[in-house]
Amino acid sequence: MDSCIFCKIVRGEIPANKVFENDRIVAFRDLNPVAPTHILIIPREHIASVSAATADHEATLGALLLAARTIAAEQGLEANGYRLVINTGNDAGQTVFHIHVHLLAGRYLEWPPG
Ligand code: IU
Repeated sequence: MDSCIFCKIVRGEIPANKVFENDRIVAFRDLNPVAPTHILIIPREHIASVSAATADHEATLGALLLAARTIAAEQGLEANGYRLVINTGNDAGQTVFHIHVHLLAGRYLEWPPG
């Protein structure tokens, strides 16, 4: 997707503070963190949202969660825990329509979310 900002990050056209990359996934620190650790985990492949995913995306969606686990371990987050969030659609507050997992940690996270 030419105009997608996260596709531009994947292609290296926009700088990002990357913490992880593999053949399917890129992860980088959120520009406006809402927790001491706030990392966005995205697929290289453009998928607009969970709602837009199909069975063809199964491997990519699995890679997203496995990358989250790896990054959480690398960042030393397993002892105190962390939260994974995928905002989907307007009511959930999705603003960037390239599927992404928020990895949040470093403070107590209230439940339910606002
Ligand atoms: P959301 O789930 O679509 O609301 O999350 C989008 C996130 O992307 C949000 O936390 C922004 O701060 C973040 N972000 C970013 O880190 N860099 C960018 O260039 C843009 C958004 I645009």
